Amino acid sequence: MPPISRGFRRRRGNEAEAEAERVPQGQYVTPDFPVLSAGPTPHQPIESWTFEIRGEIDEVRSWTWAEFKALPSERITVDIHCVTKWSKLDTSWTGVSLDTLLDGVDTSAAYVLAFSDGDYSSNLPLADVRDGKAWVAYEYEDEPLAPEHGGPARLLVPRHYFWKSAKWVRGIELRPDDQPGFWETYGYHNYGDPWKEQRYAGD
Ligand SMILES: Nc1nc2c(c(=O)[nH]1)N[C@H]1C(S)=C(S)[C@@H](COP(=O)(O)O)O[C@H]1N2
Ligand SMILES: [Mo]
Repeated sequence: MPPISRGFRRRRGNEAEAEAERVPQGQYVTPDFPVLSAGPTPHQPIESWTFEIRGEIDEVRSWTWAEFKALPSERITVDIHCVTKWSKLDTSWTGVSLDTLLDGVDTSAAYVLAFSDGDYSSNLPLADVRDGKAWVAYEYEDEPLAPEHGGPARLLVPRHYFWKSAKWVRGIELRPDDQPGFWETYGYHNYGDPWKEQRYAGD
């Protein structure tokens, strides 16, 4: 066998191994982008869309769509993991980091509850959405985020199972206590770390 072919094979093998290391236990990789929604896709007119930070904060912070789009944005490429066992590698998003939205916010809150149009919510410790861990994304692969995937904007917290990434997000509430969100009250794990397979309460 010519050396070039062996080298090529070895490289391919390493790539497969590297990819396997990126996929948590119990997950499979899919090229698809399934849609998982507990209810119908809400259609909030963009003219009255706002993103709000409320709760344990001196003054509510609120952005209109135009104000939100004018904020400094980031393009990030991350792997996402759904509790129904599909993972999707190298997904690219554009959005505003929670660090930017929370910049200068002095709060006694230890938790956040993200809230969405259509009555969805998800909860996380505040520390898990700070320091480059969470974004409010409005583009997927450089295109406006499709309504079924959460457009105009969704939360993106790729270190947790994807149910934490609330679609159609409209804001976050800063809370002193940990208030379970939509799926968390239906028996899913409160924290949802895919690397620890925290799928259901008690895992
Ligand atoms: N508002 C809202 N956000 C949601 C959901 C939902 O039903 N409603 N489903 C969650 C779940 S379980 C997953 S896996 C992802 C799916 O996102 P996708 O439909 O873009 O793949 O959104 C999460 N965010
Ligand atoms: Mo999910």
